[in-house]
Amino acid sequence: MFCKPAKCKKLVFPALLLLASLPYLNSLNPLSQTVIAASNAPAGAGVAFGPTVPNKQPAPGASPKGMIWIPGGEFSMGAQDPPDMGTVGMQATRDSRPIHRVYVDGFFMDKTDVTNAQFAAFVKGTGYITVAEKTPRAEDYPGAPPENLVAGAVVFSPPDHAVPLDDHFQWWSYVKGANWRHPTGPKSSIKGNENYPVVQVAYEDAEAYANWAGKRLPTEAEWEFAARGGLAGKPFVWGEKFKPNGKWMANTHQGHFPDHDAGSDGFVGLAPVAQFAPNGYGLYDMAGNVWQWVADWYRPDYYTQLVNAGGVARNPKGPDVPFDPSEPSEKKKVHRGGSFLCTDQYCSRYMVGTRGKGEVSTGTNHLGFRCVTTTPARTVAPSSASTK
Ligand SMILES: [Ca+2]
Ligand SMILES: [Cu+2]
Repeated sequence: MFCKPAKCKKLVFPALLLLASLPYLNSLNPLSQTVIAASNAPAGAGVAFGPTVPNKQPAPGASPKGMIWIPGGEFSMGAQDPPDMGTVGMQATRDSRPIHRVYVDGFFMDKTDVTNAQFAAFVKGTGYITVAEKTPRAEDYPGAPPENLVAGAVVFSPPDHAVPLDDHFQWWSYVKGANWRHPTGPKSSIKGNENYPVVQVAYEDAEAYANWAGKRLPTEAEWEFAARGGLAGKPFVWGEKFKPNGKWMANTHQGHFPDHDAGSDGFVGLAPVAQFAPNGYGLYDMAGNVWQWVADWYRPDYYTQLVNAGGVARNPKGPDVPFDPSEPSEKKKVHRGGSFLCTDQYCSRYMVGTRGKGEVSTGTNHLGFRCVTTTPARTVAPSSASTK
């Protein structure tokens, strides 16, 4: 039943087509590793992190509700492999090198991921229908059996036993009827979970929400500047150690992956937003819980391009076109932050400089987003303020 997704997409859409776009897949494809390594020759060549130099200008006005001012400035972007990492997880981060200098202007950022309550307000106000709620059109997927053309989304469906980690179909399934209101399938609900991050959103869904809110999605560079919280070259958004003083700092995966989520950090699966300490800029969950869409197209060699261009990359917005050597026909955007499924047994991309990626129409139940803006909160007009 399972086959290499790149070869069998047409036959088995939508399940495997969508699965083929999951962020974890390509790190396990030996061919893509070779290509990425070749295109990123200086990877791991010991390029050092430089200091973070935040801008000194104050915020242009009051922070919009739920947002916080990120000063911007110059910093070193990317991630090195920690020396003690095994062969599975951190090999996926060649695309996060070379470490390079970047400057970003200041901006306001949502303190938390967009929640179900916030997304519900958007849907209520606009009648918006997400990608996962629409039936895929046959003309977009020639050759797909009609019975596979059903609205749904990709859901983490763990096996009840240990499985080899080279086949992610063992734990991801395309589930009919899964969408943001029913994150793990038709029987699931977000009732009572208003304060959880919204999931099962495609890139265009996140973008539509941002437009409605008068905001936008962050660039990858803005996201990483913000996530580092003023620190420089630390492996985690909170600093040097994964569990400083034995304290859990993010919702990640403990227990044997993928079959047993022990929840030692307090949460089996998804957690409400802001359950762990914020980073140095007051941002919650910039590591773990859910991946976050950012605005940049994905290319594994983008950082190499920036380095080759020379100097400090100013407000980089990603490559002009997406390209993932392992799935050249897929259009992928960058994902950042890692999720409740990240573990050093498999994928330790809760580490701050590391990168994920995903096909733009593919939502999953561990992928959400947050927004940024440069527009301050509206100040109260003098006429209305003068009545009292
Ligand atoms: Ca957890
Ligand atoms: Cu991960």
